[in-house]
Order: sequence, then structure tokens, then C-alpha cells
Amino acid sequence: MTVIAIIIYAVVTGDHVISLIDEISYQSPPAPPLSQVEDIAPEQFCNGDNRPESCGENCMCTHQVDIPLNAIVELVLVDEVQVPNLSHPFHLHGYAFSVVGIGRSPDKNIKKINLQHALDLDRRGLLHRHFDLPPNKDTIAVPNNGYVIMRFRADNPGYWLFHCHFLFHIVIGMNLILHVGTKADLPPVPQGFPRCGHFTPPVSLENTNHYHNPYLYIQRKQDLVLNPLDAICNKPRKDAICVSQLKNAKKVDEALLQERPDVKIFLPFKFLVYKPEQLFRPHRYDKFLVAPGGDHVISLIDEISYLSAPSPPLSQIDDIPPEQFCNGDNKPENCEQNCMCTHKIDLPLNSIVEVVLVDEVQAPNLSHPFHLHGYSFTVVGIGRSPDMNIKKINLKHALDLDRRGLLHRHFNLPPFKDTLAVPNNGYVILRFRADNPGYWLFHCHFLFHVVIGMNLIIHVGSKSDLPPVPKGFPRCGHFTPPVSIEHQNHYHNPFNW
Ligand SMILES: [Cu+2]
Repeated sequence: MTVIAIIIYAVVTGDHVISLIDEISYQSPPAPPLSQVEDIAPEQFCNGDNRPESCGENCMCTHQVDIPLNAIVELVLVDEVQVPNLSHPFHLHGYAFSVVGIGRSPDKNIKKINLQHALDLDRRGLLHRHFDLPPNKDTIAVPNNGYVIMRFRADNPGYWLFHCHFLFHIVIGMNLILHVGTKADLPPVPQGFPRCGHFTPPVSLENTNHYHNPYLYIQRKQDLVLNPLDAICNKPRKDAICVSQLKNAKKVDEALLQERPDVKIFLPFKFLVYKPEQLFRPHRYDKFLVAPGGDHVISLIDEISYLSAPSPPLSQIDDIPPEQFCNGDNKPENCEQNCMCTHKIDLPLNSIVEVVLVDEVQAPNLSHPFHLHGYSFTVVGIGRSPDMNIKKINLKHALDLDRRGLLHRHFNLPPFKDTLAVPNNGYVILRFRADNPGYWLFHCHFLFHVVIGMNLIIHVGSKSDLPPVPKGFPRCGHFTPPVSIEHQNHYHNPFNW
């Protein structure tokens, strides 16, 4: 194993603060490293071992740590911020890492941990690491006055941001880039890929509504549009590129690229607009969204509006009545148009799964960004109906296209994503190997749509595939704070409960 970097961060205290990781405050480079690294002066980059000569206390440069492809990396984050009850949530892009250690100094004489002390503990074998199935995370809170130890295999080449997820801390420099591999490990930049400075919208009063129609912006002719709104993704074109046409820098599981997946699921989604008399009935308190225009809507995926389960399935599945769950093949008998239940699709562990999302919402220029927890999926297809007579796609038509071989799939290094916009009046096809057992939420990432039911659970494997629930793990109803005026400051100190 190679220990690549030990990293430390601190916020300079006082009213006017910036943030430092390993004594460096991150500054964005003038161009994106992934597509234009040769346009960035080498002296723009720095790290703990290579700081600019003239750097003072507030050293600002593009903090980048270079990591060889496929190296096993251990990162130790040490909290020198030392603000009581403030635990910084660090997030790494491009990876899930194993959490092998979390703690504070075992030395009671040490009031405040710092880099030197952490290094000393490590030398003395006192930074404990757990190697019994450590969990995967992409975000972890570093305990105040403590440390975390994370590990991952650097098998995803590129420039990956690693940062505290408090937005205030991002803007004052609590970030760095983990640069994995070399340029030779990356697919070539597509021809005509947009470059810094090429996007020059005409600034005039006539164009103030650009927010509603991005096409009012005039691209330079030689530039590509990423994710064109017309969703024409099944032929090479000079003016645009779709996510499904990008190439993956990582190897893709061969089984994902076979013609036939083990499981194929079509999921149409749409809105249901309520008539007021449907909604306002005695003893009914259905949730709904009052959309612009005054419509009262809920959202349906495969004719089901997601309702949360009364207990968390992962730790209390036995407390949930089976009839709470449903899916397209098993809907409650008396379900109306606004069928509400806990939409759950069961998938065998390790099966190759294909999901086809079909936009039946049909709101112009509205592309719903679907996000899957627990997985990265490959994007093998994006498009609209090739049939010009079809004005609006729907499930039936999508199934028909698929039967006729007209839902095109790309099997040449499709890219990994965990969120994907479904083009308006179109479809996306994604695939993954269901190798992560559990209950994973799959949902549109517009928060308004989450609350009106545009979610479902992807349930992978069975109970025996999961580690046992830890003894004494919190359960629904066990948390009963005393409610009184004396306890109203709980927000500031959760330990008052
Ligand atoms: Cu949505």
C-alpha cells in the first residue's frame, strides 16, 4: 500500500476567515483541468510539498495532489478548526471510499489535536484502523477535534474535487483536487468541446429571458453543446454531444454491455393534475404541489406516487406491513388514479439491471434529473422517438420501439453517472450491476418532485445479504425529547435531548 497524502485543514479564526487544507487555501484554476490542463500555468498548482515561494500565511493556489492510477490511497483528515460541535462533512467526487477509522486522541493530556500529534499517534500505532468490512461512503463528517481515515483504490482517472460540503467553506478554500493518473489514462477531449471564453452570450435587454431558453445564447459555431435539449443522441453530430456519447475513462463491466440484461424495467413518470373535488374530500389529507399556474399536482412513476414507509426498511423491515409496499406489478386493490404506497422494486443480488425512464410529464424544456443512491450506472441510451408521427412519447410507444429495435443502446465505454436528466418527451436507458445490497432511493432530484412522490426504492438482495443491524440501533419512536420551554435551545445543542 502507498500512503499518498496526509492532509490537514484549519480555519484561521477571527471575523474574516479563509480556510486552509495543509496550509493551502484552494483557488479555482482559470480553465478546467480535465479538458484544458495545457492552458493552465504549472505554477498555478501546488500542494503541501510544493508551495509557491512567495506564499504567506494565506497561501492561495490550486491545491492538487497527484496520485498514480490504481494506487491504494489512504487519507487522514485532521480537524484543526476546533470549533465545538462543528464537524466538517468532507465529500470526494468520483469515488466511494472505505471508512477505516474515526477518533480523537487517546492521550488525555492533549486538548487539541493537530497534524504533528496525529503523525505521532500514527507512528506509535495509535491511529486505529478497522479492516472488517469497512463501509463505503462518499461524504464523511470529520469529528471536531478528531480525525478520520479513509481509503480507496485510485482506479478512476481524472481531476476529482475533494472538499468540505458546507458551501461557505467551499468558497473560502476548503477544497483540493485529487488528480489520478495521467493524460494518457483519459479519453481524448471530444472535438469542438467548449473551451473557456468561447461562450459569449449577447448581452442585451432582448436576451434577458435566457434563463428560460438557453438557446437564445449563441454558441460559437465550432463549439459543441453538451446535452442538447433536442435529445438527438443516436448519431454523431457536429454541434452537440450527449452524455450517452461520452466515453468512460474506467473499464466497464463486460456483463453490462451484453445485448440482454437480466432484468429490464420500464418506468414511465408523469404528473397527475387533481381536480379540487378529487383532492378536498373528508378525512383525506393527500399531499400535493401547487405548481405555477395553480394546478394541484402529484407525481407518478409507473402509476404510483411514492409514500414513505412508516419505519426505515433497512433496519426495521419487519415492522412494515407488507401491504405498504407496491410496484407496477403489485398495486393495492383499491388504488385510485392517485395510487399512493411505498413503491419498491425487488432485484436479485448481482443481476444486470436495465432501467428505461420514459418522460410522460411532457412539460416543454423540463428535464427531470433522476438520481440513484448506492450505485453508479452506465448511460447506454438517450433519445426521443424516431417516429416523426409521434408527438408525445409514452410507455406503450417506448415498449413498441424497443420491440422493433429502435431504442438504441451504445456499448462503447458508456460513462458512469449517478444522476441523469431525462430529456423532455424522451427516454434514457441506464444499466448497473446490482451488487450493493440494500434499499436504495431512486428519485427525481427536484426537491418539489421528491415531496410529491417522484421516488421509488430499488431493493437489492435479501435480508441475508445484509450485515445484521447493530444491537441497540435507534428505532422509530425511541427518540422522545422532553418538550418544554427549558429545552427550546436544542437546536444549538443537540445533546440537551
Ligand atoms: Cu422531476
